[in-house]
Amino acid sequence: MDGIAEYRFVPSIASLKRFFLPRDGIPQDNSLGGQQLDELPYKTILCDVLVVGAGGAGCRAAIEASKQNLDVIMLSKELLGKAHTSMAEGGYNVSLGNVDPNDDVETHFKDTIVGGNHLNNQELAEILVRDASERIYDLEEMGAVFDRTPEGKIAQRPFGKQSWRRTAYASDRTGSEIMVTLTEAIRKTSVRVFDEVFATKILVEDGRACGVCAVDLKYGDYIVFRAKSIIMATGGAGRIFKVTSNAQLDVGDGYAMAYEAGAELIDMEMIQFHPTGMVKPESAKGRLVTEAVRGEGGILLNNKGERFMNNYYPKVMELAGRDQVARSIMKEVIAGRGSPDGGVYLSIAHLPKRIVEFRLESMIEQFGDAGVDIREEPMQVSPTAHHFMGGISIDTKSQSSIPGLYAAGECTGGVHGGNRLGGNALADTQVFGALAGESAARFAKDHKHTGINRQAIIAEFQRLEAMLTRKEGISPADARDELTELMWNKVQIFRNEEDMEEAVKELKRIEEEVVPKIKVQVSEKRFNPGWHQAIEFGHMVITARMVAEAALLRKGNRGAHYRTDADPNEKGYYNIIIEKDDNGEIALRKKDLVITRITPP
Ligand code: MEZ
Repeated sequence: MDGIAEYRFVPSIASLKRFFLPRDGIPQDNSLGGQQLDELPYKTILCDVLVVGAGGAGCRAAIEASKQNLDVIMLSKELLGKAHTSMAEGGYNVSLGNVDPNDDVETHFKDTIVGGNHLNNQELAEILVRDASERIYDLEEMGAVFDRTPEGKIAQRPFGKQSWRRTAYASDRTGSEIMVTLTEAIRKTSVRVFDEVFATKILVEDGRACGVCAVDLKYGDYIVFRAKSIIMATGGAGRIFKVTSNAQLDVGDGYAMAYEAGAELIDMEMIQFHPTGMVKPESAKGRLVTEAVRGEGGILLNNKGERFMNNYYPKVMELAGRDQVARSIMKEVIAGRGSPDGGVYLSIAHLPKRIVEFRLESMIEQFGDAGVDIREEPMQVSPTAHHFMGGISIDTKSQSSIPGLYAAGECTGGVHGGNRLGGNALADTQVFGALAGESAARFAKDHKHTGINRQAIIAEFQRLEAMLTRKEGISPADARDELTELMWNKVQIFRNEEDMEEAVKELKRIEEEVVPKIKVQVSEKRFNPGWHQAIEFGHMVITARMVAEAALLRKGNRGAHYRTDADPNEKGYYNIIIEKDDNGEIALRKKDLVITRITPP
C-alpha cells in the first residue's frame, strides 16, 4: 500500500472540501504529514465535533451539534439505526401529567433519587427530569409517533417505583420508534456518518481530547479521526455478563477508552439486572421482556401458583424497583419455587386480549417465536444484565473530567445513582445527548485542533495488528466465554467478598496472561468478526475489572449492589470514583455525593 490510503467512503462535494482543505493550519494530509508507519498505513480525517456511538444519545448529540454549522462526524460500530436503544421497549419517562394530572417534575425528581437509593448526582437528575418534556416534543417534531390517550395526548403507562403513570410509549417498541426517528433525522443533517467504524482509543494532547484511533470494520483500514471536541455515546456493557439483554456490541468500549485516556468514572459497581429476561430457548436467554408487561398488569407467580411479590413488596407488588423485583425472583428460584427452566412465571392471561395485542405486540411476537402464546400461557422469566448506572463521570454540561471530552447516555454515570427507574434511560439519551451536542459544539467553536502524538497512534495500531499476526494464542471467543461466565457467577445480583475477591484475582490474571495472547484465527482484516471480538475483549476486561473492584470496595448494600455479607455498620452514602493512576493501575476513591435538595436518610 502506498502512503496515502485509499478512502472508500463516498462523500458529498461539501465533505470532500472539508476532507482535503487545510483547516486551522493543520496540513490536511491523510498520510500524517508525510511520516509513514511503513507497514501500517492509516488515514487521518478531520472534523469539528466527533460523536463516538450512534444509538439514541449519539444521534441526538450529533443532531444538536450539527445545528451550529459545524463539521460533525458520527461513528457507528454497526450500520446506522441498529442500536441497542431499540431494546428499551417499554417507554420514556416524562412528567407530562397526561394521565395522572398530579404528576410534575418535582415528583419525577424525587422518584428518581429515591429509586437511585440516593446515590444520584442530584444536579444531573434535575436536568434529566427538567428537560425530558422538551426532548420528547423534539422527537415528535422529528416524526416520532407515541400512543395517545382518548383526548389525543401522549399516553403514559405505570412503571416500577414511580408515583404516577409517567412512561410515554409507542406500544412495546418505544426505543425502535425513537431510533427510526433519529436515524431519519440524521439523514436530513450535514452529519457525516461512518458506519461500521470501531473507535478503539481516545487521543489526548495537552490535556485535551483531540481524536480517536479507529478501524473501518468493512475494509480493515486504520483511521485517525481528529476533532476539536469528542462526545462518547457508546452505550453500556451488559455483554460482560453471560446473561444479558444487551446487543452483541455492548461490551464497554466507552468505559475502557475513557479510563485509558485518564477520565474519571463513577459507581461502576452499579449494574441493573432487569428482573425479566427470557429463559428459553437457550438462544434467546436474557432477551428483554419489557417492564411494560408488568406495567400493563402482568403478575409474577412461583411454581406453587403464588403471587410471591406479596411476600416481599406487598404495597407495590410487581411494580417495586427493578433491583427489588430481581432479588425477589432470585430468592424464589433459590428456594426451589422456580419454574422448570430456572426462572419464575410472568402472566398476562387475565388481561383483556385487545389490550395485550395493542400494547404488547412485540412481546406476543417474541414469545410466539418460542412457541408460547402469552395471551393464554405464562412466560418464564429471570433476571438479565441490562443497564450500567455507573460510567464516565460528567458535569452539568455533559463534559467528562478531560476537557473536550463529553459523554451522554448509558456510558455516563451519576444520573441514576444506585438503581435506574425503568423509562429514565430513553429520556437520558435525549436529554444528555442534546446537552452534550450543544456543549461540545460550543467547545469546538472556541478551540482549535491540538497537535497529535504520532507515537500513541502507532502503538495503538500495532497493538491491534498484533492480534492478527500472532502465531499462537488464545481465541477471543474462548476468552470471552471465560470472562462472561466469571462475571455472571461472581459479581451478580447477590454478591459476597469471597466471590468478588476471586473475580478481581481472575480478572487480573486474564489481563496479564490472556489479553496479550489473544490470537485471531484468520488474519484477514476485511469483515473479520474474530478480530473485532479480540479488540472488544480488551475493553471487556478493563470494564469488568472496574465493576468488580468497585463492588469489592462498597461494603454496604445500596441500590443494585447487594451483598449477602453486607457490613451492617456501613451507613454512609458515597460515590466511588475510578481512574487510572500513574502506574497504570486502577485507583478507587470514595467521594461525597452531589446533593442539591434531597438529603439521604
Ligand atoms: O428503561 C428501560 O430499561 C426500559 C424501558 C426497558 C423495558 O423494560 O422496556
